[in-house]
Amino acid sequence: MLLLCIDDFQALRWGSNFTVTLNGKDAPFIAELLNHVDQTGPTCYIVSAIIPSGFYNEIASGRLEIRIDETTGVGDGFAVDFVKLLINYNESIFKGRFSGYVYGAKNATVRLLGTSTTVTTDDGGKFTFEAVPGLNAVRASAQGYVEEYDYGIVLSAGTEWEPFLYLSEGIGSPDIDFSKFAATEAWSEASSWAIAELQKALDWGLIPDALMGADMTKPITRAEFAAVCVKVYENLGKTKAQPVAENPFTDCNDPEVLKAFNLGLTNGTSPTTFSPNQLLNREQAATMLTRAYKKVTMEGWTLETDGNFKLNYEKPAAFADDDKISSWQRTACTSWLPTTSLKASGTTSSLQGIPPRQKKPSNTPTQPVSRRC
Ligand SMILES: [Ca+2]
Repeated sequence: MLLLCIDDFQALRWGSNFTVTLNGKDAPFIAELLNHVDQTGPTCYIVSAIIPSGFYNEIASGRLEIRIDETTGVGDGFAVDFVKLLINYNESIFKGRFSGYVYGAKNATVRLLGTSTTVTTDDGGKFTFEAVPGLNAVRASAQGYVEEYDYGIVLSAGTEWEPFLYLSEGIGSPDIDFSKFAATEAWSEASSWAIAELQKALDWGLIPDALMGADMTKPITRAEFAAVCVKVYENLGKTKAQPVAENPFTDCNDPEVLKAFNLGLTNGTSPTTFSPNQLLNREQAATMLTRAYKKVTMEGWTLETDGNFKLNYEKPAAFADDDKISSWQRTACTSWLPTTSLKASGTTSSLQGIPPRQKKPSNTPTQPVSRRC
């Protein structure tokens, strides 16, 4: 994440238009912040942008050149007091919270600028974000309406800014396509046997942002796999998942985890913890995927009523290590693997990388292995 302490960026007043590059690569996810705030001295404010994973190699090079240009020539002077690059930051830096309203269009999409995180407004037009304290901006859009922006100051507690956006009918402009910044050099860190299938998974939209450009030979975490399951759910169901409104976890603020939790694809490790960085074993992976499949295909399924929803499948021969599969997830391990509909809709139906019919249930899957689910 990049924090920029900015002063006197006045795009809204002067009609200036800024572009930002990181090591020469276009970074519109930072420029959009500078172009949608109006900020003047003597107080400077911090804006925050999550750098997509397609830029990680740039950062790993040890050199990061941030270039800000004004393209219209209006002469909007500005200063950047300091820039802070946060690496492996704790998600608890998103400690500000604010709510706002969108009127004019129902169920509008609202995105927190500097991030790819979107929410949908509720029936009353309300939306809520957790944000890094400082100057923040939001973008509201809906099909058939012109997008709108608003900005304000978010505090660690007691934020008074309440964005209010009104959408008018018309033809809007497309939002930033974040997948463009994530796909870059996505598989530079993956085993050669996995690359073809990873590319297929990418084409099918199954790779979450968190894993774009990640080292795919490493074991996968609970948070990363929750994001994979959200992608599977969204693609199978041709729908968008929404994060849970009230985050019950004190150790995780990842929007993909909050979507998976909202859908019932995953539980916390306690009522208040998710343990996002804990590694996942294969049986947990199979269980989560089964829930994603059930959620899409079985009306009324919830995590609580899971026992009432049986998958119809032809039971395959038992795994050689069947006795090592925990009873709580035996159905998941043995049932979803041969499900042909999963295969038909784009996910390979086996946890590969091990001899057939021997699934090593408790081994931690590496990222490519689980990706192939
Ligand atoms: Ca200025």
